[in-house]
Amino acid sequence: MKAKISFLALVCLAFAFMLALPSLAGTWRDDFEDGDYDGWWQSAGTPGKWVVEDGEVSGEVTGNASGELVTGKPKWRNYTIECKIKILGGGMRWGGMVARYQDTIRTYLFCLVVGIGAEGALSTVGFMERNQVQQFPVELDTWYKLKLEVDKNDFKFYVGDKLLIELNDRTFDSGIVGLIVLDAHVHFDDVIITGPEIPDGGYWDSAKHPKGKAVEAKGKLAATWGEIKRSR
Ligand SMILES: [Ca+2]
Repeated sequence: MKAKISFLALVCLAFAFMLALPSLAGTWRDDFEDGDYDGWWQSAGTPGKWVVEDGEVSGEVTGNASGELVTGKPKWRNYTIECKIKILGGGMRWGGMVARYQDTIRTYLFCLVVGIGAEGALSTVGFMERNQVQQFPVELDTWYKLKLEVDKNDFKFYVGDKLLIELNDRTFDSGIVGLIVLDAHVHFDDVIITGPEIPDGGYWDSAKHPKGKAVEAKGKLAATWGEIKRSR
């Protein structure tokens, strides 16, 4: 009888743990402090020069074309991408992130644009569709924190803590992620990608981020596990 109860408890525990699985989402991140961008690659056929300088990744593209540094798996569907961005110069001076990226023509893109503000769009044939713009002064040589939440057909683009662009679209339901530069010189840092299909990985020098995201994520998981134990 005792063995039976233990078995039942084990089944209940396993079930509770399965319910808690979404909170086991992984974090892939890169702060470029190792001096390289291993795990990333320049998208095929795109222009641009991508190098790591002083722990930041620098992208430079001149002319009316975009260049992307990408990572991830084509099957990735729902995720949040965060990064820091600083626009240093250029002609049109666009810099930002891409999500559910198929190739340089087919993607969603969310950018800061000097002289305009924040802009989000879909591209299926090489120009911006479903274009959303939120005007605000984007300063040169200034760090901004960007966050893009991709969930089912909803895209939410934040600058700092402010939600500036919302896009609803079902054209591409999965795809890799990346950094994009259009006719600009842009620096990026502290890229953090989280989501149910994202593996833990990348490179992160914890000494330089005393209150890093991973600590928060682990704290959350511990709390969930604690709740399961208390509810037994
Ligand atoms: Ca860095």
